[in-house]
Amino acid sequence: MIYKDLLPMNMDGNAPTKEFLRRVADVCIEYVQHTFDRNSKILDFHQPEQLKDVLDLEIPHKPLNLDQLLVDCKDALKYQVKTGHPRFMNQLSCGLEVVSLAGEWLTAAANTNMFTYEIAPVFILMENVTMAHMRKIIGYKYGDSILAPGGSISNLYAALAARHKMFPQYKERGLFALPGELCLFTSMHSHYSMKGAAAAMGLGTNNCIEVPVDARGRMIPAELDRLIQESKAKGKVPFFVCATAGTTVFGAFDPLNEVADICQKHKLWFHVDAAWGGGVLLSKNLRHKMAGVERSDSVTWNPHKLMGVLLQCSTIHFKEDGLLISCNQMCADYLFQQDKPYDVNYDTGDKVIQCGRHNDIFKLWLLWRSKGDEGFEKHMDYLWEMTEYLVQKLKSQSDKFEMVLEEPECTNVSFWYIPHRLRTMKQGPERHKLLGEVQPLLKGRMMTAGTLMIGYQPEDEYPNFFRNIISSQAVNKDDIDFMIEELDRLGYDL
Ligand code: ABU
Repeated sequence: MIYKDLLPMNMDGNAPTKEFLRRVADVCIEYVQHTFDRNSKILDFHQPEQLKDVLDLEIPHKPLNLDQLLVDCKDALKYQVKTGHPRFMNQLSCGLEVVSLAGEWLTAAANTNMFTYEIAPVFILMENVTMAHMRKIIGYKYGDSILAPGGSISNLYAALAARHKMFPQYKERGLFALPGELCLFTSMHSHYSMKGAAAAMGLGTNNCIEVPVDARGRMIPAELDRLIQESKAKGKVPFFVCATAGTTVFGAFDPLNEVADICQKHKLWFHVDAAWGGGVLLSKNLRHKMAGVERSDSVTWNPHKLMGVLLQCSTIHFKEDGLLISCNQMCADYLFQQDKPYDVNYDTGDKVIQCGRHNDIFKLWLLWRSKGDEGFEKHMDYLWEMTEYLVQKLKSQSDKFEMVLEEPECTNVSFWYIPHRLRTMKQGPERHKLLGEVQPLLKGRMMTAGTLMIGYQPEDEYPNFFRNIISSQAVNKDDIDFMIEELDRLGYDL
């Protein structure tokens, strides 16, 4: 059997089509079961050259038969890292929410484009309702939102809208509409996408001004105020401030109310990058971390992180309605005809700089329906409970682990593993330097063993340390106990 035996090439192909899709679904279901099986490895690591040798990746001239395609499907998953495995703590997006997966399957079957109501009526309405729900949670009374391909692009949309609001002529006249060099402000620990936005928008990375942070990684408001005044004195034109709610490495929450005061004082756009931390808004116990978010002009919030929605699912929300369309609209006649037989305000495609837009709403909507607001509140509180358990465990074994931050604000837990030979060495920069050399070696051992995955990086004056992320509902206390023992088993002699 080959592709021609399936629908639509073979209009009598209902049975083989069903059989083929069932068998692919079985491959996927088996993978899901292995993902949650703690006896199965997270990965079977191969160097790229080795992997090329064991896989047949070439595109053939002649059709391959369907049995071979099923082998290809199995092989693709055989060497894939199981990012939903309870001991995968490597990225901000960990886990595999089964309901969201079902949503993604349905999305693929529907295979539509989110630019017009004309071809995605149900999904457009779902997006409308879900985005309004998220804006309400943020604290915006009205406004507008869109799902974007990732947090970086969401942040870019915020900066574009801010510039459009301050200089509406920019869209037509470009740089000639500006009275001087625009600059934006973001903390030293914020996501690199703000620098990327400054580059992409023609501001230049020098005009992405990095504000110093305190010992916990939070923006220092007095420094923000000072830097704004300094850039004005140099003749620059500040227009945008990004506060981060959940920094990538430390998980720090910038003090939003204080940043809002400064933005108000200087009449600047106030954006909150809550791509990582936005989930705290769903919990009564945690939302105080983002007190003041309702004063912002825009918020990035990625449900594919703390909320566990399947990748990718990123949202950007605006307090003011109408800005997105006014900023980005190009009025392509072939797509966004104004005389369609329905309310064309439901055509979302002209609000964005991309044309085609993937359907990222259904897997979010379906998961939210399954849990309700109440379920998501429990979800968030559980992640914090597991994080607290991990922190206490690490602190209780201070001969083997040294915390980088004593009290993490989010589910990022930063620490050094201390191998046996360094346990008696006195504290100080030399010891940290050696610890910084050990962590990548330990990461290599983890990947070879395939039993655990935790990311590492340097930050500020701190050499390489581990950043453990708990953003999956699958993680339990036994996994945390396992992780601590496994780090010591793999790293003791380093
Ligand atoms: N902004 C993407 C974050 C990647 C990560 O640290 O997992």
